[in-house]
Amino acid sequence: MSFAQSKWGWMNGEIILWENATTHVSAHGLHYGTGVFEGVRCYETPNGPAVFRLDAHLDRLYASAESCGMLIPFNAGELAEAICQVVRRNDFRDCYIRPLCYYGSGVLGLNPRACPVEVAVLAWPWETYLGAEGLEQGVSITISPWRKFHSSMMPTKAKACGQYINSVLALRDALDRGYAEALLLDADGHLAEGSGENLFLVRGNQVITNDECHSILPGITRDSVLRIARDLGFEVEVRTLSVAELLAAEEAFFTGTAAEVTPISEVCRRSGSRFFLCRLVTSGLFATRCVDERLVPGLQCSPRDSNPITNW
Ligand code: PPE
Repeated sequence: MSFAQSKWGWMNGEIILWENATTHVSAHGLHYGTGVFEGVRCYETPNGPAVFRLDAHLDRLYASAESCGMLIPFNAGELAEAICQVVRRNDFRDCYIRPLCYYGSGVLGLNPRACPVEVAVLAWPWETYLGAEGLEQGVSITISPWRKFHSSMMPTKAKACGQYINSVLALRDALDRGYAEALLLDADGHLAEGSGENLFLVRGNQVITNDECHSILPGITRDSVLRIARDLGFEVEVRTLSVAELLAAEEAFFTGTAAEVTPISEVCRRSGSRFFLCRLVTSGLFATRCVDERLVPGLQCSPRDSNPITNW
């Protein structure tokens, strides 16, 4: 991953040069993690670059801000336009987009209310998060000694900056022990999620995942995969998941904007997963990119092709 191709960003209403997207070190968000963000992908489609499920990502951004008591000083239409502008100005086709809202410089001390809410949008090309090889061969994961925080401690449904220390700790521990990713358990010892992904298990015709009762961030990729699995005729179950079920699963995979759909090949060095559904769901997601999209104005290729897969 590199920012080398990112020439432009957007900050507080204006397109600016990447190097000018800066903040003062007294910013509240830097000291206390008081910010919210999104991770969004733009994909090249036959119709031109399209932002995948932009409305859903913006809805979650506003919901995250609300659960932290933060008022974003731009509306969703303005942020959607800002996102498209950043993609267009950088002339990106496939990229990852990072909208970020945080309390800037004003006062320090825990109460952020006197600090301005700063809003920025960055974008860069980002290969799949767990690596192209991980996408093909699957990744080796461990169960983290760090538990996912409970919703009585933090708003688990919010994608809030400071909350990610939990994920950073879990991921660093996993990498230090030679694994590609960590799976966190919830406070009760049930499966929660990866450091930056939701989890799915497959058993026979059943596709199983958990929900926000287990401290997960409800992912937008997760939501698409649930719909695709149903459309493919799988029986979908959303419920509590145990470590034993993970070890007994025929297939397990992670979903996320950055990680996309990444198969899990080993859990704590126990291997044996198959990748059948993972591949099906991935092709389903490729198909949805042409449908469930927001085309970036000014970058369209040709008129919209009729796509046979329209119900995802
Ligand atoms: N859980 C967590 C904790 C999480 O961070 C993500 C996304 C998900 C689930 C999946 O959500 P969704 O992207 O809507 O399907 N993680 C973002 C940040 C990754 C990063 O390393 O930064 C992402 O994938 O963009």
